[in-house]
Amino acid sequence: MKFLFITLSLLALSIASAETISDQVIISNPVIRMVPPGSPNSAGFMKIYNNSNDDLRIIKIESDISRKVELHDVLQENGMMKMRKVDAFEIKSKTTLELKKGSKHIMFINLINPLKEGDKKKVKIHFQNGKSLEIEIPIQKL
Ligand SMILES: [Cu+2]
Repeated sequence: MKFLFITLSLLALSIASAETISDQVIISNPVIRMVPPGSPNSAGFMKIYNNSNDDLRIIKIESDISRKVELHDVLQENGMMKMRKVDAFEIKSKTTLELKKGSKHIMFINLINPLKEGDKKKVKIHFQNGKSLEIEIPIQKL
């Protein structure tokens, strides 16, 4: 019995270290923008500090609040600011990426249910190095 416990805890430890990146990135002020019922889309913002010695690339974000989740940037095109889907967000070593309004952000497209202010939703961030990080983000009015 004791052997089983040790085996299980070792297994849990190895899964955590293989997949999670929580020791390398520090997320602060995460928020999903509260939108009125009937709004098709919302956006997510946060600060992400890369505490590792390597540059990191976010290549995919998953959430079950919407049918699609995209990485967006806001770029100038013919004098107009437009949202565009991008392949990745890059975070240089020891720097902070700020996802914010009018800049890079997470785009939640085709919300499945109306958002409820104060709810927390799980969002999973995938990095190019194969690691990922799951966080809970509160829904707030901005
Ligand atoms: Cu967008």
